[in-house]
Amino acid sequence: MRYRGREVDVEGRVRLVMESALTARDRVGVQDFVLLENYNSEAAFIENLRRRFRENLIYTYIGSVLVSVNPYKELEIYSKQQMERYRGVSFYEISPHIYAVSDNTYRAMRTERKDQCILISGESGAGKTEASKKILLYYAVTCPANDHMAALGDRLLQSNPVLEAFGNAKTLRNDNSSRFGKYMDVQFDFRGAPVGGHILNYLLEKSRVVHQNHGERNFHIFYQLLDGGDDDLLNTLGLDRNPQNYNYLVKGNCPRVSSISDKNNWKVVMKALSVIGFTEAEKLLNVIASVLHLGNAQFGEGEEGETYITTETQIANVAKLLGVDGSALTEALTHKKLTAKGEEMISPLSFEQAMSARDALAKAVYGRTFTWLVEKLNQSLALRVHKGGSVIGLLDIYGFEVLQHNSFEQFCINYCNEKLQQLFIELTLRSEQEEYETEGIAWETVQYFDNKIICDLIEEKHKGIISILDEECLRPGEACDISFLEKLEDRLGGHPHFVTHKLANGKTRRVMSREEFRLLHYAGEVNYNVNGFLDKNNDSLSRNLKEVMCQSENQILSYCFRREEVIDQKRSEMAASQFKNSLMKLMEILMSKEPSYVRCIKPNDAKQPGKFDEVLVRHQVKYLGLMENLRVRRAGFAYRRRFEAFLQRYKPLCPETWPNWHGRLVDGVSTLVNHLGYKPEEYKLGRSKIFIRFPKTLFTTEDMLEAKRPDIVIQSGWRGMKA
Ligand code: AD9
Ligand code: MG
Repeated sequence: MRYRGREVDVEGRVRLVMESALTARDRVGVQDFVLLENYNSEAAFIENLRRRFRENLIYTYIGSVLVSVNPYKELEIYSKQQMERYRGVSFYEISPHIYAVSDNTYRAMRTERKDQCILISGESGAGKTEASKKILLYYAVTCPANDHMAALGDRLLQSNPVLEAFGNAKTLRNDNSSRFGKYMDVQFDFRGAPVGGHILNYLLEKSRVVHQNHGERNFHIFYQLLDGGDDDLLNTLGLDRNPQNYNYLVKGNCPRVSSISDKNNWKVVMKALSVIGFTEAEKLLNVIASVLHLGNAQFGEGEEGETYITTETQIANVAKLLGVDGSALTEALTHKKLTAKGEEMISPLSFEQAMSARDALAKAVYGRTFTWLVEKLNQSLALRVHKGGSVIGLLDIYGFEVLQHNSFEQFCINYCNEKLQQLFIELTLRSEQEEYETEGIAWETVQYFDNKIICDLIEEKHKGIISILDEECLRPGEACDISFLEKLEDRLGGHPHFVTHKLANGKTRRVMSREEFRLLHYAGEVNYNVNGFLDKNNDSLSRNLKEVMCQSENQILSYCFRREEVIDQKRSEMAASQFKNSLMKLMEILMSKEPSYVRCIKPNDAKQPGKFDEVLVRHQVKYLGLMENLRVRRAGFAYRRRFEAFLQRYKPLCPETWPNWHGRLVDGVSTLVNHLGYKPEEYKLGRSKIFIRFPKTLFTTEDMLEAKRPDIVIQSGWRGMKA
C-alpha cells in the first residue's frame, strides 16, 4: 500500500488515502514506455499517456527519450527546489522530467568529456521552445559560476526574448510560434561553468512580414513597438499606435492576443537588449518602422501602363529610416534595370511587379536584419575563456507540418523533419547496438523503416526535387510553377513516394488539384501546392533595389546589403539549396555529439488545459515515430540497469545479499535473481548491467519490495516504475 494523499469525506473527516501498487500503476500508468506489457500496441501507448496527463504527469520516458505532453497550464514542477531534486540523481531514480534530461546530459558531458546535444521536436505548439528555455534555465541556475559566468548565464537567457520578439508570431496553432529554426550551443569550461554560446538560425518565415493568414499576426516586435514605445520614439519614427493603420499588420485581422501583453514584452525586450550590451537599438527600430511604412506605400497606374508612387510621404519616411536616397528608392521600386548586349536599359514595372518589388524589399530588409541580430547575439555570447571545455547543443526546430494549404515553407520544414528522423533512427539504433556490444550481449536485428528514400527524393543532386526546382529558377521568363510541376512529373513520376494528379495510365487522379504534388513522408502524406515555389526559391531582390540598399547609411543595413553582391553578378544560392546545405552542416554538428531527445506532444488544438484529444495525439505519436522508437528500444530487453543500482535496490529481497553483499557485483546480482526465481529466458547479465526481457518480471520484483518495505519505498522517492 502507498500513501496517496488526504481526502475529505462527506462528513468532513480527513482520512489518509492508501492504495496498492497495482492500483497506482492503473491510475498513473508506467513512467517508462518500455515497461508496457504490450509495447506493440499504439492504443496501450496512448492510454498510458492519457492516464499520466490526467494526473499532471506530463513527462514519460521511452528508455532515455523524454516524451512531454504540453499541459497548457503552469505546473509547480519547475521551481529551484525541483532543480535541486534532480541534481546528480540518476535518470531512473526519480520521476521523469526535463530537468532529469538536462542534468544527465550535463553529467555525461562532464564525466565522458564528450559534446552533447538535446534534440527537441514536435509539432507547432507542442512545447519545444518552452522545453528549451527550461533546459537553459536549469543550467543557468545549477551550474557553477563566477561573476563573469553569471553575466553570461544572463545573456544566454536574455537572448530568448529578443529572438522571440523578432522571430516569433501568433499563429492559429500557437500564440508564440517560433517562425525560424534554432540551434544553440552552450559552451562550458573545464569546471562545468557556462562560458559561451552560439546560435544558428534556420529559414525564417519571411513571407509573414507582408502577409498573414486570418487570425494570425506579423512578428511580435511590430506590435510591441506600437504598444510599448513611448510617444517621442513613435513620433521620431513617424508611427501611430494603431496596428490597424498598417497594411502589413492588418491581413490577419488580429491586432491583439489575449495571452500576450505587447506593452510588457516591449519592456522585457528592451531590457534584454541592454543586458546583452546592444548599442544599435535605434538603428534596429528604424528598420522595423521602415517596414511598416513600406507596407503603406501605394502605387498608381498611368495611362501607358507605367507605375508611379501615390504615397510620396510614405516613401520619404521609408527612405529616411532606411538611410537611403528617396528618389533612387522610388526609381528602384517602379523600374527595373536590364543589361542587354552590354548596355544598361531601364524599363518600367507593371503595377503588380511594383507591388511585389515592394514586398520583396520588405522581406529582404526584415530577413537580413534578423540574421544580423543573431550575429550580434553571437558576438555577445562569444566564448571568452576556453580551456578544455565541452558543449551542449539545443535544437528547437519546427516540427512536421500539415496545413490546409502547404507551400514552399512546409516543404522545407518537412524535409528538415525527414533529415532529423533519419538521424534519430541511425543514432538510436547505433547506440542500442553499441550498448549491446559493450555489454557482450548478442544484438538482435531490428526491422525499421529507413526514410533515406524520401530524403533522396528531395535532395539528391541533379535528380531530387530541390535540384529540379533550382533548374527551373534558372530559366527566368520561360519557367513557371506549373512547368516545375510538369518537370517533377516527368522525372519523378513512378517514384513510390511521389504522387500527382496524373496516373500512370495517363488518366487523372480526381482528388488532387493540377497544381499539387504529394509526398508520402515517413510521418504521413502531404499535398504541396506549387504556387509560389519558384518565387520563394528565387527569393531575389532586383538589382537596382540592391544597389540602393547597399548605399544605406544605416549601419545595420549597409552590413546586410553588401556592395559585392551588386558587383558580383554571379547568382547566389537559391533558398531551398541554401536550406539543404545548412541542414547538411547541422547533421554533421549533431552527428559529432552524443544526442538526447525530447519529443513534445500537443494534447489538443484549443490550447486548453486538461483536454486530451486522442485522434490528435495518435497522429503525433505516429509521426514522431514513437512506436518505432519503442520497438527499437524494446527489441531485446525492456529494462537494463547497472549491477550496483539493481543490487542496491533489491538486496532486501534476498537474505544472502542483505544488508550488504561483499563479493563481486555480478555474483551478487546472480545470487539475487536466482533467489527471486528468474528464469534464464527472462534476463541476461552483461559486463556491467543486468538486462531484463519482460516488464512483468520487474513489476513482480517491485511489488515484492513494496510489500516488504513500504516505508523505504515511499521515502526513497523512487515511485517505482509507476509515477
Ligand atoms: V512552435 O513550433 O514554435 O509554433 P513550440 O515551440 O513547440 O511551438 P511552445 O514551446 O511555444 O511550442 O509552447 C506553446 C505554449 O504552450 C506556450 O506558450 C505555453 O503557453 C504552453 N506550454 C508549453 N510547454 C509548457 C509547459 N511545460 N508548462 C506550461 C506550457 N505551459
Ligand atoms: Mg517554438
